[in-house]
Amino acid sequence: MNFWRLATLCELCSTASINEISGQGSVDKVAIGSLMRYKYYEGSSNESLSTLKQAEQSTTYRDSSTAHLAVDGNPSSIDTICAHTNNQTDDWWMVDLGRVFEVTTVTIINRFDDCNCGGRLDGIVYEVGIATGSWEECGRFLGPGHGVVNITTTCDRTMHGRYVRIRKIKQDYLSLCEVYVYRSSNESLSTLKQAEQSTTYRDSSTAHLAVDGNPSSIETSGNEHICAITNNQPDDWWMVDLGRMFQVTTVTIINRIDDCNCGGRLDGIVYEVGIATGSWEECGRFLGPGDGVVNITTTCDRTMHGRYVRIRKIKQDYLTLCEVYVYS
Ligand SMILES: [Ca+2]
Ligand SMILES: [Ca+2]
Repeated sequence: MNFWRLATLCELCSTASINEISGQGSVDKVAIGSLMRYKYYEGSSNESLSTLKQAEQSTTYRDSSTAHLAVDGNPSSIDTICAHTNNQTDDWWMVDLGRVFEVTTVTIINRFDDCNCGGRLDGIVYEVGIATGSWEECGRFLGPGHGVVNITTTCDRTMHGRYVRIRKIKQDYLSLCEVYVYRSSNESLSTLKQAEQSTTYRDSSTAHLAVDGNPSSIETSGNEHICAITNNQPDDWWMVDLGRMFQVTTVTIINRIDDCNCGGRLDGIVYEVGIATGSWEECGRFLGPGDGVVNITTTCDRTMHGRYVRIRKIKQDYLTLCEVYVYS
């Protein structure tokens, strides 16, 4: 999506085009703006996930510098309409995307006005969280931001989350004129496909829970168990049938992160790809440490094709998988 094009179109519709259209009467500029927003924001894999979503920040410099100004759809980089925290260390701004997405890229529209303070963003970290208490680093921007309007950072691995936070790691004001969060156009090949596992810890910990589309990493929700779990044995495995052959490149596991403190159970797994269930070839390994890590992403060490993906323990422990995403 081209936001500058959107801005130009909106400019046009608020001036010459509208005057032309409105020769016979009044025109609802808001309605036209909404139509354009619909056209350019919806239905595209490049749709910004953050625009018009709920935002908050740790401090607010003045009453009119609210967090929402960074997702209001207005990309202007003149300070009076940007989100703005106080001048402190560790100040942050955060957006709730509404549900979990595979987050790949964040673009900030930086301040670009008489203040000459575009360098205030030198020293920020981007974080993605399944919940607001489980942040994982996606990437950093260390500058120089002075004179740069578009600051784009791509996560250094495949990450899933509902919340995106931008946090200062040096003391300064955090000024954000607009923040665009994008997801990958890649669709997971494993979601809602047929899954099985070698053993099942209890009746309610079935293999399907790792491809049910629910990425929650809290194993127990009331009386309900929401992650796939095998028994505590060596060589236990979980497997998904992708339905047909694909090139398999990346596997992301949503690891358990709750009061159990047992995220380390995944230390020691091997990922395998098979044309058939009897012809496994290794794609890669994860040897840890997984404790406290929600997104565990492994990329195959070579080009591989297969219909089945298996995750097998190579040390004795429970194999606990809250969600497994397989990508081409
Ligand atoms: Ca804005
Ligand atoms: Ca799940």
